[in-house]
Amino acid sequence: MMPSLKELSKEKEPLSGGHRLCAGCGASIVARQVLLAAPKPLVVTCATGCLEVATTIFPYTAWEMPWMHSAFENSAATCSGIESAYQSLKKQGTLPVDTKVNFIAFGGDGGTYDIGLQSLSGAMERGHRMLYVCYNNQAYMNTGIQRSSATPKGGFTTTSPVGKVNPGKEQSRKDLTAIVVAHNIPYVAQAVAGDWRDLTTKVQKALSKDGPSFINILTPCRLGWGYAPELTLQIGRLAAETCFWPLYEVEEGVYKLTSKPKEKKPIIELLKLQSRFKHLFKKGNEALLAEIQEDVDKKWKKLLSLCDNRAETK
Ligand SMILES: Cc1ncc(C[n+]2csc(CCOP(=O)(O)OP(=O)(O)O)c2C)c(N)n1
Repeated sequence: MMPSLKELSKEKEPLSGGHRLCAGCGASIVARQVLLAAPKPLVVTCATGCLEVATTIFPYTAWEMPWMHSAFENSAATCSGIESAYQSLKKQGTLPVDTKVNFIAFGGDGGTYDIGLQSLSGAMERGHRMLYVCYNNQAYMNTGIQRSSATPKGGFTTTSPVGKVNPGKEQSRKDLTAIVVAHNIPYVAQAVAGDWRDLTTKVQKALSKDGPSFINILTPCRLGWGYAPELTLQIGRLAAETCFWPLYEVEEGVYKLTSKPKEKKPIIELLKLQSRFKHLFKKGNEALLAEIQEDVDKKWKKLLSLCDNRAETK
């Protein structure tokens, strides 16, 4: 089941080069890995956002497959409509009944956590055979780094600015993965840009299900998070190693960690590499840093209690 790097490298590149995503952009890495791992043929929809804007500058496209742009809010609805059309064509005898196409919807966190939440929820509840991928860069990056409900507490964005009154975003981020789990669909997972094996295995598992699946992929953004472009994968891995973004899956309702940090690193190791958190290290913000660590620890503990392999982890 698990794809080897050799196998993946022999696949035809599904997202061609020459698109205009930033150097070091996590979204292109995530999209390529998802598309390489997915069994073909594929039909893909993509909400408005960096991934769409930078890969489909008219009259060009980087997507080597049938691909449809949807509005910011309805990647899931568009994808579920296309999936229904395929099912209908099979029933009508226009397509052979054994035609097996995989359907993938992409959305950023703005298009998924916020504006597209209702269309995601609807598609998951209706039970379409499709994978929804949230490439989660934790803000509305394409329109100028505005906060989303995925932005972590303390993070600087242009709409959660750091100043005398506020030390970055005041609220905690929404736990969208848990919200999707509540839809009781066959497969839900969290992955990260930086662990290709974990990510590609999850994509294959998700698409092997006869129903909806969802993967929330933490996708570092060098511009919005403020780090050197070559650090994307290292930052992604640190997010998992600090348990800021634990790697787990919920298959048929059963929680499982898919990667266990040998040593749970302190959250400051992740924060200190990103300029969106640099104010937290100034004198006077020690309590906020401690609060962020406490919050990570609390959520990690809760996740362990939900996982069946908690005994093997710290
Ligand atoms: C209903 C609606 N509101 C606002 C916009 C403007 N808009 C386009 S993309 C975008 C931000 C997208 O953010 P996200 O989904 O997180 O993707 P990213 O740009 O970070 O990849 C916004 C606000 C829009 N197109 N439609």
